[in-house]
Amino acid sequence: MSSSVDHLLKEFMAKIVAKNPGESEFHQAVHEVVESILPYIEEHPKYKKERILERITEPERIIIFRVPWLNDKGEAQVNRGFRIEMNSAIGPYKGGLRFHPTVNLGILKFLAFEQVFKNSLTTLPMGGGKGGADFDPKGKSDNEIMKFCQSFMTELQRHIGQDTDVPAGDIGVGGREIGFMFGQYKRIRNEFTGVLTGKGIGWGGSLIRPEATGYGTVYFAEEMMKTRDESFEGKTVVISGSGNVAQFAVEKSLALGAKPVTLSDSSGYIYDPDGIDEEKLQFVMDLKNNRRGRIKVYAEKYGVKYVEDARPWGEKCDIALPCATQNELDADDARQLVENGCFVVAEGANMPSTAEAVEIFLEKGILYGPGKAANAGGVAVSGLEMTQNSMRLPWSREEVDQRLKEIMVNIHKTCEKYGEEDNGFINYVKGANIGGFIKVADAMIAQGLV
Ligand code: NDP
Ligand code: 2IT
Repeated sequence: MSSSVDHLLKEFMAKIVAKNPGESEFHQAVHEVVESILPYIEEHPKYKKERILERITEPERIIIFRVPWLNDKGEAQVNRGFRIEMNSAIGPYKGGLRFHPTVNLGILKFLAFEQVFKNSLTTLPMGGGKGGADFDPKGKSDNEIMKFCQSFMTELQRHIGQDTDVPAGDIGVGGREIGFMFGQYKRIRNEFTGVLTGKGIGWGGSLIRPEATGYGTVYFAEEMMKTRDESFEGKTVVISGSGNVAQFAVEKSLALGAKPVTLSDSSGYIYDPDGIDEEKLQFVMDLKNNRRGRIKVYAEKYGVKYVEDARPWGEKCDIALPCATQNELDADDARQLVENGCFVVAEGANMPSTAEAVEIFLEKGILYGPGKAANAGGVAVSGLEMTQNSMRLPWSREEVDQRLKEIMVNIHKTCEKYGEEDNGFINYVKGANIGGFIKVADAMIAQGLV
């Protein structure tokens, strides 16, 4: 990077940090994007003149609200609910809801910011948003989850709508929670519309939406590998997480002939040298989605290694798919992966690699697909769910999967277009950031100073 751009970056980040104190994840996400975009903006002065960077880093609206609910003992509980409406230049706000005790304003702002670029990359007309609550679903009964979801939606409903803001799932929010929230929205507003995505198949949901993020991440990794005449066939895959994204990343890796060997949760990881096959995956799905147990139970059932309080990045692999949470893969992990021969990292999670880890991947020239490109399949199929809701016509599994695949291939092409460096190396970080930026920035300029 030239020294003048470096200076501009430091100056810009100093203002972001001063204006958004304590929001370290938001600073991290903005830094990564602005570092990629500044040289492009220097060559295209209209974005500078219109102060697009200053505007795009400021949410259009933030809603913060109290969520009171009664637990099974009849005791009053209070959580904090959020919705960040980040950018609506190219469509209604769109993005998931996260229920996790660590949720705070900075984390949701980073997620909403990433979502703006990710949604733009899908080529579908969706703006960016994110929301959630500092509610911990672990150990709660179905009744408590329902009470919480109903209270959360009682406030959120006045801010969202099928043409305004369309939430979906994220960590701690899956089909069960979307169902309870959709029911409450419908009851209060007396309308059956596509206000949420990730709905059940019998009531407005899209086939392939549960699979979409994990499948899409593998499709994206496959595209990256094709640039080096490589494929998943026979490769060893290390995966973190064991929730929605991780489960379907395992399923698609298997379908392409690879051997997934790890899964994790916040307590530790399992390593299965024989590979997590279809039957073992069904066990994990039942364990996680129905019994809501810990991944450790897998190790007990199949007699494999379980490592408590650790992440799987030290296990030898060709491909790593981080599918749990932000900053779960640091510089030491990155070094270890590369040393062990890993040459593909595709992020199913949002910002799972620290800035230092990303630097190592780029320095070593491996195939590194950042979350906003690699995991865009989830929100892309959410966009297709919105289309089906508007048409009031559902599409077949094959049709949705085909469209998902095409979208991931196109995102890869966009990354190549804007990320190819002089020596031929494709910097997917740069490609995704610039590729996602242009459409949103041009729409903002066309719509005037709003
Ligand atoms: P789930 O809630 O289904 O699963 C999350 C998994 O990650 C669980 O195994 C969970 O373990 C683990 N995890 C969560 N927080 C932590 C933590 N702080 N430390 C260690 N492990 C943790 O969520 P999803 O699978 O939907 O989401 C996973 C990631 O993918 C997130 O980064 C999300 O933002 C991203 N994503 C999700 C999309 C979607 O469509 N669902 C779309 C695009 C990205 P435990 O059960 O112990 O908490
Ligand atoms: O991070 C994400 O892209 C999601 N959690 C999915 C958002 C969506 O609207 O489907």
